[in-house]
Amino acid sequence: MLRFIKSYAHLLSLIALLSSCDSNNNPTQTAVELRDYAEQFAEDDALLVEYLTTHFYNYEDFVGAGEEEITIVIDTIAGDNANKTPMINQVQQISVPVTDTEGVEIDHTLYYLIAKQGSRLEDRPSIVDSVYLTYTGTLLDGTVFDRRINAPIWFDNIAVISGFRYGLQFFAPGTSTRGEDGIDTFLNKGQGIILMPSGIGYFGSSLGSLPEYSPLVFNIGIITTKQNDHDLDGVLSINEDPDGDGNPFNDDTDNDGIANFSDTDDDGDGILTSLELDVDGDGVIDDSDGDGIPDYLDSDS
Ligand SMILES: [Ca+2]
Ligand SMILES: [Ca+2]
Ligand SMILES: [Ca+2]
Ligand SMILES: [Ca+2]
Repeated sequence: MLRFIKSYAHLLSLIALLSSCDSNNNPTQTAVELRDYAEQFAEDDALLVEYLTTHFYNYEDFVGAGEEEITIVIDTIAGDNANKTPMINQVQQISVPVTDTEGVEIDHTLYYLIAKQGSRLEDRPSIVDSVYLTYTGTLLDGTVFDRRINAPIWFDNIAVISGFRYGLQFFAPGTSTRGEDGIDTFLNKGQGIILMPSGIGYFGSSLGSLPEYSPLVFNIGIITTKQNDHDLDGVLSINEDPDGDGNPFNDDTDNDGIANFSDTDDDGDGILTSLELDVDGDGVIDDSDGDGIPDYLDSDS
C-alpha cells in the first residue's frame, strides 16, 4: 500500500507516478476539495507531539541487544509504566517540504527514532535508493492499517510516500547469510520508528482501514539496500542532483518535465547522457569546454 500516493501531494517525476499506479489498489478518489496543507500539518503535528509525549517503546529491551531482531512494542505511559521515558525525549526530527496545489512549499516535521542501528552504516539508503525491509504501519490509536512482517519487501524510495522515503534514510541495513537449506537469516537490522503527519503520508486519500488525513506511525526493520541508477545512464540517481541540495526530484536541467535521474538525456542536446559522460574513458566525467559544467549537463558543449 505504501507505494500508492496522490500525485498532487508530491512533486514526483512522471516515472515515479507511473510506478506508483496499480489498478487493483488505487486510493479512493473523492471529489471533495483537499484540506489546506499548512492547517492540516499544524493539526497533525499537535497530535503527534501528544502521542510522543504519552507513549513509550520497549527501549529497555534494546539495551545490550545482540544481532537478533527485537520486536518493537509501543504502549501508553500509565499505571505500571508511569515512569517510562516518553518517545518525545528520544526522537529526532527533520523537515520535509511538500509543495501544495498553489506551488507553495510547506515544511512538514517528520520524527524518527533509531531503536537499534543496523551494522552497515555506509549503506543507508538515500531518498532515491531501494530498501528491503519489514514494517508495520499504524494509526495513532494503534490500529494496524498495513503490515509486512514475515515476508520482507523491496521498495523503491522514489515511489513511496515522502514521509517513508525521507524517514528510511537514517536507518542502516544489516547482514544476511544463506543457510544450506537456502533460507536467509537476517541479522543486525536497522530498527526503529518513523512518525509522520498526513501531508507526507496519504493526506486526503483513504485506503482500507486508513482514514484520510491520518498521521502515521511506522515500525520498521531494514534488511538491505540498493543504490539506484533509474535511467541507467551511469550516474547514480542520488548524484543526479546538480543543485546539490540533496534532493534529485527538483533537478531538471533541460526543463522537459522529467527529472535528471529519470532522463536519459539530461541536457536535452539529443546525445544520451551515457554517451557523453566519459567519452575518452579516463574515468573522469568530461567537461570539454572547461566551464565547470560537465558535458552531459551542458547543452552547448
Ligand atoms: Ca542515472
Ligand atoms: Ca536537487
Ligand atoms: Ca529533464
Ligand atoms: Ca545529452
